[in-house]
Amino acid sequence: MRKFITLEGIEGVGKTSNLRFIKELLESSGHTCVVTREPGGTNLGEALRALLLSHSDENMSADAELLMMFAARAEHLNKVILPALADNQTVLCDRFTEATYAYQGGGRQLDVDKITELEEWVQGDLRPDLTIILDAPVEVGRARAGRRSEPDRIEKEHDDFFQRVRKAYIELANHYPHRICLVDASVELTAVQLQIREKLQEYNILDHVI
Ligand code: T5A
Repeated sequence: MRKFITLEGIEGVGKTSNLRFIKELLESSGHTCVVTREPGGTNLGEALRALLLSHSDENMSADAELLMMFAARAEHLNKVILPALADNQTVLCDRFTEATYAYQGGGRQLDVDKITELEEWVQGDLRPDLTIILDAPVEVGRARAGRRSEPDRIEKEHDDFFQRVRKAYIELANHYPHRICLVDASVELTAVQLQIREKLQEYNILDHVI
């Protein structure tokens, strides 16, 4: 019954708001869930997250950013994700490698082959069973995120950066439709959740209609 499910999207589209909803749906369908996030999910990963998102007068190179994302991921896989899957638990993760393709590949315009090489090195054959990308126009996500807190280092990027991130996410969904889907996150929360439920059924994550 164990599944590996990831939630993605640009800033402020509603990943955090929908994680609890997905967890409850999965648990009511018999899954035991581990909810986690990237970058983060371990002591080392959370320390790397703080470095990645905090402000500094010194710029971080795009390569250093990419490698730190995968360093955090290697630790996360070894300490949290793989043990949970081996224990027949479902892992629900707020962002994973598709975020690297979107942010470091699309946003930072790094060579995608470098990301693929790291993905194969760190993950081997492991890919999420389902990635749900919450999609909304950049201005919608930024307006929602902006209402909440001070922007972090990545949130401070300009709109054209996030337009490239969004485009990369849409391309991923078009390229891997068997394991990545888009949900329109620009509508009200209950309408987003209805779509998420339908996707979980369509991709055979939920065993029966609840
Ligand atoms: N990153 C990460 C990389 O660059 N490469 C990588 O490989 C990885 C793994 C992580 C950052 O790291 C980058 C990407 C990120 O920049 P994060 O905390 O995971 O940061 O990501 P954020 O996008 O910053 O998370 P946020 O918490 O900002 O956004 P969420 O979770 O998508 O949005 P949420 O749920 O907090 O909602 C924002 C606001 O909108 C409201 C909510 O109530 C909330 O106030 N809202 C809605 N309002 C109206 N209608 C709806 N449908 C709504 N849904 C939510």
